[in-house]
Amino acid sequence: MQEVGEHLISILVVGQDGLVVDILTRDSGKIDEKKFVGAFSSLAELVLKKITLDFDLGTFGAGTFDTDRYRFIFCEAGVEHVMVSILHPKALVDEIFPYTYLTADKVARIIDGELPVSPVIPKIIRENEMERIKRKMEYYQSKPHSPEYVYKLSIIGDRGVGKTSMAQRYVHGIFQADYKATIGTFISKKECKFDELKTAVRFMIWDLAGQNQFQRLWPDYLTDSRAGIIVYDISNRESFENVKKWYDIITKVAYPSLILVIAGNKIDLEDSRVISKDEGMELAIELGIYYMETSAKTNENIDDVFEWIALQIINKNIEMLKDTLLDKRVEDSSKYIISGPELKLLNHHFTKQLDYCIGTKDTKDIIKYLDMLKTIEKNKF
Ligand SMILES: Nc1nc2c(ncn2[C@@H]2O[C@H](COP(=O)(O)OP(=O)(O)OP(=O)(O)O)[C@@H](O)[C@H]2O)c(=O)[nH]1
Ligand SMILES: [Mg+2]
Repeated sequence: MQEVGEHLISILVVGQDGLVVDILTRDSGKIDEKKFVGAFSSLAELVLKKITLDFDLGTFGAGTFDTDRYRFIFCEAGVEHVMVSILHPKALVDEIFPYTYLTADKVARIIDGELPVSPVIPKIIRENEMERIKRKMEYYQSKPHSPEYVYKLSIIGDRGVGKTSMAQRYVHGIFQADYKATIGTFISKKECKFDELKTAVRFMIWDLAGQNQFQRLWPDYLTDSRAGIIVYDISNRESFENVKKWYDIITKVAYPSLILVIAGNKIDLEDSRVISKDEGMELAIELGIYYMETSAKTNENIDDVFEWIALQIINKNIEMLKDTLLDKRVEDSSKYIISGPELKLLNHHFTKQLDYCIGTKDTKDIIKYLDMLKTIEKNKF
């Protein structure tokens, strides 16, 4: 309640039979709890019926429900309870959702008798913080020559396909076997270096929560992505069938020259494979994007996915530079003349290290550079 603020009026823990187990209100002096529970129960009777049904089917996760006077968030709290957050009608559900989700998980563990359960709710990136991050990114992206210039790379795909595992493997070189669903998004940074090219691409990696209850957040989190990895699990057909959905979501809000790759993950689970390599490839061809198979567990092709994206970014930048420079060719000379404003415009597209190229303004260097780039790509991919 402290974190969420006054838009959170009350929290109830309800059993699957619809009985209220516990209630906490912001200002119990002002609200008659018994009356409140009564009003709530009749209001939410229908919803509770659905929850009970979903419980029996084992499919209930979380949901929201609006009335004229209140907004409700229902969140599964273990196998027998639901945590209901009652909000002011103007409350922003997206902002509050991660808190209720985390709290419900703690409630479930308390009910299970799992002790001790820390009452502390970790800091969650909220809308205003998101704005701050966005502004910071815009600042960095407007200064490609600053050492902190970064490319936003988003990892998307259904829940449990291994997005967090891929990011963790790439950034920290670790793998965790137990599944902890990502809440909202998790951001990390890593530089992808190419010594031969004397360059590096800095990534800001946005690892998105794939669970459906976060879907309202996806477009915001994916805005202005420069690159994306759409992950599916080769042992889970549904996750593969949703690749197109993820493609549509990201292409709507991403940067126009978005670089995308599909990753069929968990290839260590060969015995449970349901999506063949050919099927994966076919879809990638249909969508016109690159395809790779990976395993975050055994570290197969994980670095390669990120390196491939980095190479495409460099490639695009150099090609663009080449095209612009070719228009500026001065007869019988290998030198190009670029005006100040043009250089500024060009720089907008370049990583810091490509100064090496821009600085020389020499075709030979650029062509040599492109050749090096193509050789690396050919040898590796
Ligand atoms: N065998 C195997 N298991 C994997 C692999 N990658 C991830 N996992 C496991 O799959 C489960 C889900 O992985 P996560 O990385 O948390 O999945 P996610 O896509 O981030 O899921 P959300 O955050 O809910 O969207 C975990 O138990 C991982 O250990 C893999 O390559 N092979
Ligand atoms: Mg995750």
